[in-house]
Amino acid sequence: MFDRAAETMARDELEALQLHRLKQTIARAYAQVPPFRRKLGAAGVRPEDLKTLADVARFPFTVKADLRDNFPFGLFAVPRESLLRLHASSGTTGKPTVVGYTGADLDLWSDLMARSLACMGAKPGDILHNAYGYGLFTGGLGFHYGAERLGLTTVPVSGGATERQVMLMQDFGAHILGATPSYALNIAEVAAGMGVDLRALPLRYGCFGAEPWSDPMRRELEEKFAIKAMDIYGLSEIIGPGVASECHQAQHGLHLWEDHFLCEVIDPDTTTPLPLGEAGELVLTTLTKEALPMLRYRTRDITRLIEEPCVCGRTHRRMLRVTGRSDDMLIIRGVNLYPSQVEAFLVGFPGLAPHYQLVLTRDGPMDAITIEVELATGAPRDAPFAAKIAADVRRHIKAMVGVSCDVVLKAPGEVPRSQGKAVRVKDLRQANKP
Ligand code: DLL
Repeated sequence: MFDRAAETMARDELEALQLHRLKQTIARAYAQVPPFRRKLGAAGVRPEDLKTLADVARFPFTVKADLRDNFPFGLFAVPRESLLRLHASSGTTGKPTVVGYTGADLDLWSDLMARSLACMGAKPGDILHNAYGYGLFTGGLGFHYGAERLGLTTVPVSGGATERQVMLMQDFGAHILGATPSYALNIAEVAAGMGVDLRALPLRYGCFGAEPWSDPMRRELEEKFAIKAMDIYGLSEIIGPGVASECHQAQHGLHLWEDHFLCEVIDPDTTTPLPLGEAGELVLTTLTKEALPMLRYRTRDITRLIEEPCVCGRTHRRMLRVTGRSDDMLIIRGVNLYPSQVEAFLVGFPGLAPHYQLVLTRDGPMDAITIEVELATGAPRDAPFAAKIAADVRRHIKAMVGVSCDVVLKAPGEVPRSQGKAVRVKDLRQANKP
C-alpha cells in the first residue's frame, strides 16, 4: 500500500477525520467564494449548521452549470496567482469546464494517483506505458505525476500513433498500461495487425478508466493482453483520475479515497439520499482541496456503494463499476437504456468484434435505435450468416432490455476507432426531424 495508515483507517476514525475536514472546507469556501456564500444563503444554511456528517444533506448541491456560470475562475477559493495548473474538459456545447490546482492540490493528486496505482498492482520500478491523453484532459498528467511519485518509470506516450505505441511497449517491456478501455482495445487490434503477440510482453496490469466499460470488455482486454484489467475512476471537477480505484486482490468495486472525498448516493430524479448499497447518482464533496473545493458535486455517474470488508485490508468504501451517466441514458420508446448495457451484451458475442456504435434516429414521432457492430475478422461474410447474427442480437436485446432495435453489421475496421474516450452514441435525431 502507498499509504497504509490512511488506507486502513478504522471507520470511526475515518468519519471523525471527514467531519473535521468537511467543517474546514465549508468554512473556507464560505469565506473565500462569493457564489458559494450566496448559494448557502439561498438554501438558508450556514457553515455552523454542520454538526454531524449526516447534516451535509441540508447543504445545496453543486452542478456542472455552476462551473460554467462562474467561468473561468469564479469558484476558486484562492487568488488566481497562487494556482500552478489549470485543466479543462471540452464541453460538447459552449465553454469548457475549468479546474485549477495549487501546489498542495497537485501534491495531493500525485499522492492519490500513487495510492491508486499501487492499489491496482503497480510496484516501484515498474514501467508504465501511459497512453492517456496529455494536455487539458486530466488523464495523462494525472497518471504521470502519480506514477513518478510511486517510483514507476513513466513513458509519457499520450494517445495516437498506435503502431509506435505497440513498438514502444515491446522495446521497453512495459509492465503497466494506462489507457481508456476503448483505446486499449484499439492498441490490441493494431498489435494483432502487426503480428505482435501482446500476451508475450511482461505487462501485468491495465489501468482503465475515463469512460464506462463492462465486465465482458474486461475479459476481452484481459485475454488480449494477458493482464489483470483494473478499473480507475475520477473526474476533473473533483481532482481528475485517482478518486477511486479497484484493488488487484479483489478486483471488485473501486475503493473511494474517503479521507479526501465524502461520498453520497442520491436518487437522480428526486435528489433524496439513498441508503448504502442502493444504485443512484454519486455525489462527491472534496475534503482537502484548496483551489476548488466542491460541495456535494452531482457527478451524474450511476453506481452503488458497498461497505463490506475487503480482502486487501483497505477500509474505504467501494463504488461498483459506473454503469453510465444519467445524462447518457437513452430513452427509446419509453425504455431506459445505457450504452454500457448494450456493450455488455455485444462484447464476446460469437462472430462479432467488440467495436460498436449506437445510432439514434427519429422514426415519425418516435426515437429509433440502430446498433452498428462489426463482424469479427475471419467470421463468415455471407448474407445468411449476417442475417442470423443480426436477428440473434435483435432478439437478445429485446429480451434483455425490452427495446426493439435495428442491427447493422459492419465489415472489420468500419466502426471508428477510439484514441481516448470512445464516442458510443451517434445522435442523428435532430437531422431527421420532419
Ligand atoms: O475522465 C478522469 C480520468 C482519467 C479517470 C483517466 C480515469 C482515468 P473527466 O474527463 O472529467 O475526467 O471525465 C469524468 O468520466 O464523470 C465519468 O462519467 C467518466 N469516467 C471516469 N472514470 C470512469 C470509470 C476523467 N472508471 C467522467 N468508469 C466521469 C466509468 C468513468 N466512467
